[in-house]
Amino acid sequence: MYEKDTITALATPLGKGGIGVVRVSGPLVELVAKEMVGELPKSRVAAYRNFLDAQGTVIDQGLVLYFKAPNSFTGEDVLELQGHGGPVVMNLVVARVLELGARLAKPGEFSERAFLNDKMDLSQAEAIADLIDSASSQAAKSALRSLQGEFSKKVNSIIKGLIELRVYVEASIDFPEEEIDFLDNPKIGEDLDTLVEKIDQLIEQAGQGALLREGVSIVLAGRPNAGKSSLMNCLTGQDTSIVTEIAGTTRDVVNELIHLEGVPVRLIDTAGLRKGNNPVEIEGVRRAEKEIALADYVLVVVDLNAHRLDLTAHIDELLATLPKVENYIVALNKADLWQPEHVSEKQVLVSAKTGKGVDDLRALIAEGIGLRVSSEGTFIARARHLDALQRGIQSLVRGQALFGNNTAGELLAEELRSCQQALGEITGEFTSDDLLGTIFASFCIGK
Ligand SMILES: Nc1nc2c(ncn2[C@@H]2O[C@H](COP(=O)(O)OP(=O)(O)OP(=O)(O)O)[C@@H](O)[C@H]2O)c(=O)[nH]1
Ligand SMILES: [Mg+2]
Repeated sequence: MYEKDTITALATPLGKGGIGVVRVSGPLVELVAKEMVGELPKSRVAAYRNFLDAQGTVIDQGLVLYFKAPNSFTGEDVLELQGHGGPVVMNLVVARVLELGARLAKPGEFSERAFLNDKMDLSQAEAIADLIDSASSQAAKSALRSLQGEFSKKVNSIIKGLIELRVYVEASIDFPEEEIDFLDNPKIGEDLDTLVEKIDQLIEQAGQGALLREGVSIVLAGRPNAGKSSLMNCLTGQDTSIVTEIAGTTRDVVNELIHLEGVPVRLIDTAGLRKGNNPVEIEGVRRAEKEIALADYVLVVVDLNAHRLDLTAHIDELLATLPKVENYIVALNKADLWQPEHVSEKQVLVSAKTGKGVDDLRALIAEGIGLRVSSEGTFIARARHLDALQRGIQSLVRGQALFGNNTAGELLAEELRSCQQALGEITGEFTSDDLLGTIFASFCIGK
């Protein structure tokens, strides 16, 4: 499937550490071991050895681990040289391995080989990268669940159901005289419904996983002096944005990353929206509007005190300018000064000054972005997985519409086929080489 040359790379981060590990994978492993550490150690048994250069001089010493193919991470012969983690000494070790005929691994190439040798499927390989990159304990736990195959198992079980249905439908096409009976069978309709339901559940779960991995962006928007920057600082727990009593304080876009139940949330503070004459402020408002258009969600901040008389109209006016009709939350700020009698859904009373209501605001944001607070059983997922699931379910929904139409056997079969194709992209069964290249290239070297 690919050129079986030997690759090597530093598997630990480049820097100073107690231990540094150089990984070698491919057919030259035995030669590298013999030249550098005297002989090939027994597979999976740690050996303490000197690491030698071409002249036989010791460059480092440490543990050597040999994993005989196919019982290794990549499925090939693998050698791990565990020396001392200094950049110079590690470079000497890598240089010697290169001298012996290996080449430097490309980013993600070890994982790619593991995938190509069927040691894991694509979503599992991605989960390794996600585990390493995870920014919260929830993300790490979810990545581990994906790595252990929980996501793939669900996808594969749906694919299995699809294949069974395809066999049935395609057989009915091949025997046209019986086609009518075949395709009228209510079982087809039931099976289709079950599959749609299963994919729907998986979209919900994968959505949570994608949220943990990809996070969301939330822009704080409102009139000048509403308290956007004050709320920003409450949410970040830091003095992130400048706050003054002067309307029009914030001009630049201010970004800060926080975590909400493990979900990375990029908060974006912006200039207060108003028409002014000051060119600096005009530019600030232009940037604010751009951020509002790009963000996943908008946190609309309202100054209760300034809008005692026209609160509803003021909120409606702000909401009318938002690009995504559904994706907003309203913070009714300065509740320490005045409170309305009635608070609607998607609104929360808060005071950036006293801190009251900030926890409610966090909870409302979590709810607003579709986060289920219990991440139990969640597995990590990527936007590309969600996209594949969406395309899969769309095919099946079209298939449902065809069911009952006796002449539509071929069309139904085609929809089932494209659903299987879409789901197969998740595990890598039907993934183009280009996409594979892009996915693995986003991993770091040594993975
Ligand atoms: N009483 C009270 N004052 C607040 C509250 N939140 C903010 N303020 C005050 O309101 C003023 C404006 O606050 P900012 O956070 O700068 O408002 P902003 O929306 O960022 O304003 P611009 O950057 O000018 O658009 C400051 O004097 C804050 O101290 C609150 O909850 N209660
Ligand atoms: Mg501000």
